[in-house]
Amino acid sequence: MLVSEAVGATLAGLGAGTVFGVVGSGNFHVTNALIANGAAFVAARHECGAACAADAWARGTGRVGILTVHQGPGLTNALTGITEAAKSRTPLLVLAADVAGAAVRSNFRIDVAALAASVGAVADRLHSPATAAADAARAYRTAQRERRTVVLAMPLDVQAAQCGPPEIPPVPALAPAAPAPEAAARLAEALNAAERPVFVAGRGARAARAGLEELADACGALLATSAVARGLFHGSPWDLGVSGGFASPLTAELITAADLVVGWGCSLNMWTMRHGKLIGPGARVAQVDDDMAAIGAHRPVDIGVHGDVAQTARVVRACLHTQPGYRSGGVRDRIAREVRWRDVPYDDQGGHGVIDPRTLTIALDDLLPAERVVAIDSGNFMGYPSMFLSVPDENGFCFTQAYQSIGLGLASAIGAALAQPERLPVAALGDGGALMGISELETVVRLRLPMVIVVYDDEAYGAEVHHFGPDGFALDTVRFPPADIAAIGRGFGCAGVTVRGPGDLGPVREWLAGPRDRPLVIDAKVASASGSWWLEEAFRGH
Ligand SMILES: Cc1ncc(C[n+]2csc(CCOP(=O)(O)OP(=O)(O)O)c2C)c(N)n1
Ligand SMILES: [Mg+2]
Repeated sequence: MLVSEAVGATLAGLGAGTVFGVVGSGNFHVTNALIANGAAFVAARHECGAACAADAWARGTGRVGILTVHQGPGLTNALTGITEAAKSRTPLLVLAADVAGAAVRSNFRIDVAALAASVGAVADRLHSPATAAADAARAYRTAQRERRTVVLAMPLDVQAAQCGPPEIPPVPALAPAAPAPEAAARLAEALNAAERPVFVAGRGARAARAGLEELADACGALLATSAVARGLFHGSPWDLGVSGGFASPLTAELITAADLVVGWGCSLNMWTMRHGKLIGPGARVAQVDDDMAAIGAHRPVDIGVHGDVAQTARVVRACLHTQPGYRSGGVRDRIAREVRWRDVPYDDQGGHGVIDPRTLTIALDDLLPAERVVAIDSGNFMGYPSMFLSVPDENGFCFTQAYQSIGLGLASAIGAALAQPERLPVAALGDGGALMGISELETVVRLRLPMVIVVYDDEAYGAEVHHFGPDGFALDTVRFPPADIAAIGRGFGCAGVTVRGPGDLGPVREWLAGPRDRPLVIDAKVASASGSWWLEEAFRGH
């Protein structure tokens, strides 16, 4: 058989389920071989969109995402999405066609391995016809077992060669790593001694809700998450929501008053800890992670535990006394009344043809079904949907901000929608990010995804306006004339509505009533007199 067929068959056999990409001559045969062996293929319109969709699909399913691209420009187009995935430790396998080793004068020649390494991905290669299937299997398993983004270069001459049928020996399933007993005992001791413990669960805790809640119940801990794990403790009366820039005033108050903060699969970085401000004076900090390098990487920690989050929670639970800790009737009542952003009073800045983004988002929170999956682009606007739209669980939120790129949100929403087909997909975008990633609107229409695309349209790169405006700089480079984004949406085949005030939301209600046979674009002309309050924090991180 051809190597391209052997590679496709091998990857499908290992579990490649849904493949995202843009097909050119160099990845045509491999992609078809994947399809012939049972994989579903989703064509995007831009490789960056394909990469983001594959990334979001992997985050939402917990499986290895597969991206397939043409040699040269196919890969460079995908690079921003690949970087986001690599920095997020998304298990993603990029099938990157490459020129033959001898094609030194090819227009398509680039240094694939150097490119992959430069953005934090793992470089691998089909080395020869005889080893190609094993090379592909190794790349897939690296992505899966090490949660890495792997770029597999597939030289055209190797792909076109003949090889024998692939024989890939299975590898045994591995149990997640348990912590060393002494390390677990130190954490248990600290939890037993703590009067006000708070857990902050990150990306590495997204599959560990049950174990963490049981442990928190025993020691009386309050529960928070990083932004990427938002929704993990949804429904718990002790859920503080997101720690960090998006924390509500009560959330920030209760975390700052903790005497022990435990990061679970969470880097406790400057965003999650507001540059350390959320750690009160005298509070101890513990960190649990299965990646040794993550422990203490962002801030000093008193106790480090190297181990899987769920395993560690289980081992530590066995050494805990039961005590009320931070949990009292008073704290519970305050959480119920005050922890949600939508319950925090604000002055509505709408009127004169624009809607306050908070008012818009609260209205959408009421209108949209609770079973939703929300994907967020980057920009000044991004806190509104992140803070005011509730999500049913950690798979209901797709936050692709590891590279802080704008323009990824719409494509992320496609992957998130395909990962959770029973939920209403919501893409929350700024006008800048929406227009940057607009090519994937055709994909949303073509796939008939019942998606709500809400554009917080301030006719500007608002983040830059609010960053530089207060200092009196000219802002002509970051402001734009009005764009009719609802009409652009209709041009792609979506329903489109322009919202300038709460009274304009009737068509949203009508669309939700059904049949939802085409996506809905909401062009919300938002008030933008002042920047968002989390933005100041963000610019400290530049
Ligand atoms: C690919 C990329 N280009 C440029 C930037 C710098 N940048 C950060 S936010 C932003 C403005 C985004 O505008 P918009 O999507 O309308 O959101 P807004 O800030 O207006 O709410 C820009 C240009 C970036 N983060 N990523
Ligand atoms: Mg904008």
